[in-house]
Parts: sequence; structure tokens; C-alpha cells
Amino acid sequence: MTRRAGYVAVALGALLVFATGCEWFAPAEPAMVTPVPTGGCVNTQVTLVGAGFGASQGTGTVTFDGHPATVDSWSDSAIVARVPLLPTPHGAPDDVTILVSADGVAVGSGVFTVVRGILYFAERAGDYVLCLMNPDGSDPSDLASGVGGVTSAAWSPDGTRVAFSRVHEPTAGIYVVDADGTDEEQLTNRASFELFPAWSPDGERITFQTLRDGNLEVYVVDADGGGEENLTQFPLEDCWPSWSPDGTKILFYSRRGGIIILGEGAPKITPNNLEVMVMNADGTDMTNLSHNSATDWLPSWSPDGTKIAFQSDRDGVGEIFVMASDGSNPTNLTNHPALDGWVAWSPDGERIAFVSDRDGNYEIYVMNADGTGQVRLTSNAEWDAGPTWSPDGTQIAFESHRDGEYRVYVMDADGTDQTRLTGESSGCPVWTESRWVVVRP
Ligand SMILES: [Ca+2]
Ligand SMILES: [Ca+2]
Ligand SMILES: [Ca+2]
Ligand SMILES: [Ca+2]
Repeated sequence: MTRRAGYVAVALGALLVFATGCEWFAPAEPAMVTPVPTGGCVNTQVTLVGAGFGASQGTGTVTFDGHPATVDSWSDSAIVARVPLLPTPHGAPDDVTILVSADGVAVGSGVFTVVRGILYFAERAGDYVLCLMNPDGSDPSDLASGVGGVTSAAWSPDGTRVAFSRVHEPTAGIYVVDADGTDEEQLTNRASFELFPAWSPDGERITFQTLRDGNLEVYVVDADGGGEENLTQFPLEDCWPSWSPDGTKILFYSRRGGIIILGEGAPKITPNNLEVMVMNADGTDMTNLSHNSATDWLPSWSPDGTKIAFQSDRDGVGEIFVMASDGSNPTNLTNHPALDGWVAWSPDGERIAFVSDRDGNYEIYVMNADGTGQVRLTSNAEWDAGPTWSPDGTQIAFESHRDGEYRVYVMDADGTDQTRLTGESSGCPVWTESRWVVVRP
């Protein structure tokens, strides 16, 4: 009996060793964690619902695709964390893995969808603050503020950084800040007025306009500072540069129409006008694309780089034209006696949102990229402007004064479901590539 019991004890011991061995070689999967909400941009507050996290954080960590998240609170069944800085290439949503670890052991895992948020400017005490919010208006956060305010925000191509201009009247410089509001860096340090930063598609360089040489010139600077270069070197305005989608060219507009250069020395300028210009990204091969004695300005690449939309008053009233990227086939898309402008290409290049006062006040419209199918999207007596498309092309964010103050709104791309996103005085939303010249009445 004793001997028999001994065999049983040995057998049980072997079983235990075997079972423990199994655990060593095949550790249990971390428990499923449910994030609430299931998607959002950087800084979004996410509640991770699960079990067995431990009563307090201690040495516990939460990562999104390996990037540590800030933890706001921690309990055994719920952790509240903030989405860390993660790339959103071209604004496309990306599923990432959340991993919760406690005392070095993975105790929870889940999936979260990272999206590109909407940049905007809030007006506080007369200054402008650069802010970021989710596409539904949740989790607004301040990225940059300061005396004099900020303007001209531009997403880096991967969505991890934002270039902007900080204004200290009468000067303004180009800055870059991480999209979580950290690591702000001043790229240009001149007593000048520098605006409209635009990223190269590889995120390496930024082009901008500056008055540092006494007239407006287009410059480039490395995205981490240094390597500044004057690309235009022309005595009149060179403005509003943007990089071609393939990174080889820079588009801008310039007051160089009708110029005659006589002999040596400084050029003599005849009556002149604005022209749409393009140059290689190193400043060579400067080409006038518009060649018209009227004002041609505010050019904008189609997403595939084959076409350029621009504003022109060559027919006497502001119209939106489109031409091939070599300047051929300029076509009036709007053909309307009212002012039409502020082009925003849809991400697929099939449609163009724009602003017009053709119905008595500024409203947002959309048309096919060939000018057909023009449809008014907003309809109220107040200012509606600044359309910027969602990366998937299904929605348009914009600013409106319809509720007695400038605020940011969003609507479906067919104009339905118009929803206010911001509570404070704010405007100039930037979701994808659209850019702004603020010309509020
Ligand atoms: Ca110039
Ligand atoms: Ca012209
Ligand atoms: Ca017009
Ligand atoms: Ca309106």
C-alpha cells in the first residue's frame, strides 16, 4: 500500500513537472483587451477593458506597436492610456497592436486603429493656438501656442510632425512640432516674415515663403533644420510653394508676368502680374506655366501630380482653372460671374471642393475634376470656407460662422450630416493636404 502510494506520488510529480514544462515552452496568450474607443489620433484617451492587469501600474507598461503610451490610470480591469505618436502614412488608418505588460509579463493584447486627426487654430485672448482633435471632435489637444500666435499648419507626410509658422509681429518663423505637442523645433531664425511651410513627399525638407531678402522668395530648409537655400532669387514676389507628389518639382506663384530685362544690372520691371510657376526642387529650370496677363495664383497639384488647379481672374471674375502639369490645356472649370476659389482636391483626385459667393455669401461647393456636377454643400447666410477632405474622401471638414463665431465643422462629402466639432472660436482645419490663405471678409 505504501509502495503503491509512492508510485502514485512519483507519477503525480512527473505530471506536474511535465505540466510546468509545457507552460515554460508555450506561455499563455495575453488576455484579450478591448479598447474604448476602437480608433483615434495621437493623444486620444483610450480605456483598455480587460482583467488581471494588477491593482496598480507599478512597473506596468502599455505600448501601441511597441511605442510606449502615457498611462492616466490603472486598475485590475481597466487602464486609461493615451495614444502615442504613431505614423499615419498619407492619412491612411492603420491597425496597431496594443500590449499591456505587468512586471515584465504580457497580460493583455488588443487592436487599435490609428487615424489622422484634424489640425486647426483656436483663438484665445487674441492669439492663435495650434490644436489637434479627432475627426469627431473628441480629445482636442494643444500642440503649439505662444505670444503672437501660430498659423499655416502642414502635416508631415507620415503624420508624426506638423510644420507651422509662429508669428511675433512683425516677424514670423517656421517651426516643427511632433504631433503629440512635444519636441518643438525652430527651423528658421531670421527677423523676417515666413509662412506656408510645405513638406517634401519624403518628409526630409520643407519649402516656405520668406521676406528675409527684402521681397518674397521661396526657400527650402531641412526638416530638422539647416541647409537653407533661396530657390527663386527674383526681385518681386515668389509665394506659396508646394512640392510635386513625386518630389521632383516645386510649384509656386510669382509676380513675373510681363517682365523685360534690359542690359546688365538690376532687371527693369514692366507692368507685371502673377503667374503660376514651377521649378525643379533645386531651383533650376524655372518655368512659367500660366502665361497670361491676368492674375494667376494659388496653384495646387492634383494628388497624382498630372494636373494643376489654380485661381485666375483672366475672365474678369475669380475662376478655378485646371491645366496639365506642363501648363497645357488650361480649362476654366467654374465659369461663373461670382468669385470661385480655395481649391481642395479630393484624395483620389476625382473631385474638387471649392468656395464661392455665387449664391450671395461664401459657401462650400464640390465638382468633378473636369468641372461638371457642381453642387452646393453648405447653405446658410454666414461664412463657410476652408474645405479639407478626410483621407478616405468620405467627409469634408471646414470652418463656418453659422453659430455666431468661427468654428470647425465636418460634413459628409455630399453635404449631409453637418456637425460642429469645436466649441471655442477656431478655424482653418487641416485634415489632408489642403492649404489656406485666410481672407475672411
Ligand atoms: Ca522674390
Ligand atoms: Ca498671369
Ligand atoms: Ca467665378
Ligand atoms: Ca454660407
